[in-house]
Amino acid sequence: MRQKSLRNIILFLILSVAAGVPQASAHAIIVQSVPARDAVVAGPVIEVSLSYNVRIDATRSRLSLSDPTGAESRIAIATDSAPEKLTATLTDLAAGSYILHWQVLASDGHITRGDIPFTVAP
Ligand SMILES: [Cu+2]
Repeated sequence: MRQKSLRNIILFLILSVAAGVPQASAHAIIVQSVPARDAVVAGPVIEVSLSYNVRIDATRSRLSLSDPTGAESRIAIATDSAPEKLTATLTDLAAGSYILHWQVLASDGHITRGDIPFTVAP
């Protein structure tokens, strides 16, 4: 009797862990970006939209931009971004080469990051 309930508890734990596996591996992978990687876009205002495969925590994610001189500055993430998106507006961009850096926190607690180089056309 006692052994049977112990077996049920163990079975429950095994099933719980198994059910948690897909969630545990669901860190954020970027699936689409605007601007696209290596895109040439018109300035001086650029709407940024990064889409991920899972929900992300926008408040604990960050965006920054390296300008043509190499200087990097933090970019404010829009607070009304969809759960699996980061959006922002870049203003006053002169012609030249830029790199958008992103770092996101997914619901599984894992941080992923990447760079998106793009060019603002003269
Ligand atoms: Cu993960």
